Amino acid sequence: MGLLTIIRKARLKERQVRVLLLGLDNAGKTTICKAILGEDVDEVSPTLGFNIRTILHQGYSLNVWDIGGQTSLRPYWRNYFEQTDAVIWVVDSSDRARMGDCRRELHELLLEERLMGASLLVFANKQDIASAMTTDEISTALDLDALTSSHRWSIQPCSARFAMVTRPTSPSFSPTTATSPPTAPTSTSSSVTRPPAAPRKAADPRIMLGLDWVVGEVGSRVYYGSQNEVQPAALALAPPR
Ligand SMILES: Nc1nc2c(ncn2[C@@H]2O[C@H](COP(=O)(O)OP(=O)(O)OP(=O)(O)O)[C@@H](O)[C@H]2O)c(=O)[nH]1
Ligand SMILES: [Mg+2]
Repeated sequence: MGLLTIIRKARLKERQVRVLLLGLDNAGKTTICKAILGEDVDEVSPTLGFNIRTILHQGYSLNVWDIGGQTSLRPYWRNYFEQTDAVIWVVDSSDRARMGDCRRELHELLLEERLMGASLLVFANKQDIASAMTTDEISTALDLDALTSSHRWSIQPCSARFAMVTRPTSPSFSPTTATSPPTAPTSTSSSVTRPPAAPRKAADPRIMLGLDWVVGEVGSRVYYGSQNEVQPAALALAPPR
């Protein structure tokens, strides 16, 4: 086992996961990050460099590198490859015209030696758009099967702009209430009136399923093998429906 593998395993044991969030410009990478973090998804502009976001998920700390996808910025992607545990490739499912470019960029990226063995999650984003391609169509267009011998992959449909407003049923059990400052005691303690709990915005649950897959994949390596082992073809996961 090489030194890099030992270091990587030690980091994974500490539940630190390094994720590259890549894809063509306008795919929705930054919007997905914002949705996960509960931020306003209406406030997005093209990324001209990169953003590093930390996402806590299932006890893992995902250090997500959201890198600009414009053509002129793609040569710089390679500056971020080191120590990558997973690549999340975001696709604008409605952008049929650029699906060929998308496939070329993805396959070229995954030839990179430093990414060998990194798990690949494809987010088929913008599923709210009527003309969006299905995950089957995108898997074919991106020729994901050809990647099976070198990378474990999965594809997940989602919409970063779909947000569920969750309204807690009982204020006493809502996270919002739990973090509120204590209210002053009143004389009529038998009928305490609390303000209604504020509705919370939650990202598309399908995005969370994608993150579940990433941490499951990366976590399993700590116990079952090194990142650089090429997985047998039969282990490539079928796309979730
Ligand atoms: N309809 C729809 N629009 C989306 C969705 N996700 C992102 N968008 C829009 O797509 C545009 C691009 O989103 P970004 O998040 O900036 O895309 P990006 O991949 O980060 O782009 P670069 O930073 O240039 O690489 C914005 O206008 C978003 O509002 C989605 O799920 N549905
Ligand atoms: Mg961006």
